Amino acid sequence: MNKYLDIAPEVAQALAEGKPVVALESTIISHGMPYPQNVETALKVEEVIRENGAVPATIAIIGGRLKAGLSKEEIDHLGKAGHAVTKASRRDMPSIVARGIDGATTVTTTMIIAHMAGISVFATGGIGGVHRGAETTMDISADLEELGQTPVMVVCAGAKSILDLGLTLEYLETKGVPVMGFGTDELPAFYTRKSGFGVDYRVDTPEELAAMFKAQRELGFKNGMLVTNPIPEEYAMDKAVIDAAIDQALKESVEQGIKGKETTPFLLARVSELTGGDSLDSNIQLVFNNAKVAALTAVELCK
Ligand code: PSU
Ligand code: MN
Repeated sequence: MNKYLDIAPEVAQALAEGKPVVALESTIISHGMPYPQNVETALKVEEVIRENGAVPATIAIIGGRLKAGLSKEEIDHLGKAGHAVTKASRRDMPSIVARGIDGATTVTTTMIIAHMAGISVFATGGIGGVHRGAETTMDISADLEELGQTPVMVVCAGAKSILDLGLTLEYLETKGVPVMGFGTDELPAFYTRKSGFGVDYRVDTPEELAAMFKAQRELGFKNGMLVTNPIPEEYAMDKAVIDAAIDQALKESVEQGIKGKETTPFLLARVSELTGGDSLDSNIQLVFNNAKVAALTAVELCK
């Protein structure tokens, strides 16, 4: 086991017994939602995973240690500290570990630590991708590279249209990452069930998802798999409302010269403010919905 990794006892036991475990990220807690909804959601999503037969392992870096499985106190700490915690992507891990500080893990670093711990299914809200205007800014999330090189299944609600969804799909295709639509032929766009772009494969059951992931693994492939699960109809947002908020947030980010790792947290926070908290409620519900699919798939993978 990696010398910097700590696996929580309950998670270690489940893994040793071949029982299902689902990883969860922590940037969604510190940078993706405001306090206290972030902490409430993080704790509730762990319950949803348990209700569906798996053990949750929320991932973060605490005091330089890579943690697979956090205590309630650690989750509360990350939620309260918010943006004061370093958002940790792959390039940030060495310095966070060497300095012995805290880091909130993105999709990228959650995949890395999950894989180190032996966890192969991970549930989140949305992934990073190719930003709009990337042809000049080169702003492409490290999440896509990680999906191209780390064998973890990521269950999300698609990607927000703060991104260029068409270019994001092209990038994933280049990296050999299969994009599955859970119960849909169309890529969901996080707040809405449709995007106008197709997925690679429609999959209707956790059994089928598990079979595809097993085949990928048994082929010896080292890349990940992306499962996109549409937000439940009753929580989906009005496309015109969300598009207007996204356009406004993008315009402000250009005006204010927001760049690099600040871009995604800035856009997420502005969209949430501009939609008066409706988007936060949708965001919370879609995470629960993804946790359920991830847990059921982890259960299938263990059979
Ligand atoms: N998209 C969301 N919610 C999030 C994120 C993205 O809808 O919380 C977070 C995730 O942790 C994701 C990260 O891995 O932002 C991507 O950041 P960047 O675009 O800087 O790679
Ligand atoms: Mn970026």
